[in-house]
Amino acid sequence: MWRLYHFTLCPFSRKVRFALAVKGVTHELVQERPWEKRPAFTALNPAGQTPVLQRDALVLSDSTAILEHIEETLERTPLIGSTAEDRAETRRLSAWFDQKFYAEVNAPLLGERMYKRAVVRGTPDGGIIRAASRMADMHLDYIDFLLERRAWLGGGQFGLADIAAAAHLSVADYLAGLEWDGHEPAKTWYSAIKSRPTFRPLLAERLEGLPPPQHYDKLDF
Ligand SMILES: N[C@@H](CCC(=O)N[C@@H](CS)C(=O)NCC(=O)O)C(=O)O
Repeated sequence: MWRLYHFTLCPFSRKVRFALAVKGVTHELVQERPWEKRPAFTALNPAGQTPVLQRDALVLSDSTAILEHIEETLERTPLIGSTAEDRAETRRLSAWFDQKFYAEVNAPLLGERMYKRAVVRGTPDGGIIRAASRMADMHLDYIDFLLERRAWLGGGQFGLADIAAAAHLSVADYLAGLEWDGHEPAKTWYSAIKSRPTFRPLLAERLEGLPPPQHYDKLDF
């Protein structure tokens, strides 16, 4: 069986978990705190980053590389699109969330609201949090824009663009970085994602000492 080393509030781990669930790939979970740089974990992934997917001697790291491997080796429920054009759009949007959304929203929120509170016991910087929330609002505007033109983020079919977006948004939402009012298309789309049995286990998880806002796991938010 596959074993996934993940961290509850790591958006890249959430992306892999959601995709594995959608593809029906059974796996066991190992919670890893990447900042602890556990030698046995660093031996698996020299970058010292979650997620890592392992089965026997096969060790995969980097969420995109992991999901490309799963997609190439498991034909059922294709997630990246059926035409070259669809695949390019799916990959563009997955990279958008993994790179741009992460740098502008989740990295600062995780640093201020999770790492400072749960790990180093520092004082969160309100200016950094407000700037990340403003950027998050611009990302929600862009999601609205896309969903006014297509059924799912990558096009006509649910796929990896939706999975990457939902993984990242769920972390920002857990950290109270999203204001959903005024973003009806994004809200309707995220509510549909939230209702999926493959996504519910992610919403049920909590980090000790850091509860999410009340609306976090509600379908009506
Ligand atoms: N490109 C990597 C990024 C993974 C990543 O940044 N993981 C974070 C946690 S969300 C991490 O382990 N950070 C610790 C570090 O960079 O030392 C992926 O897609 O898997």
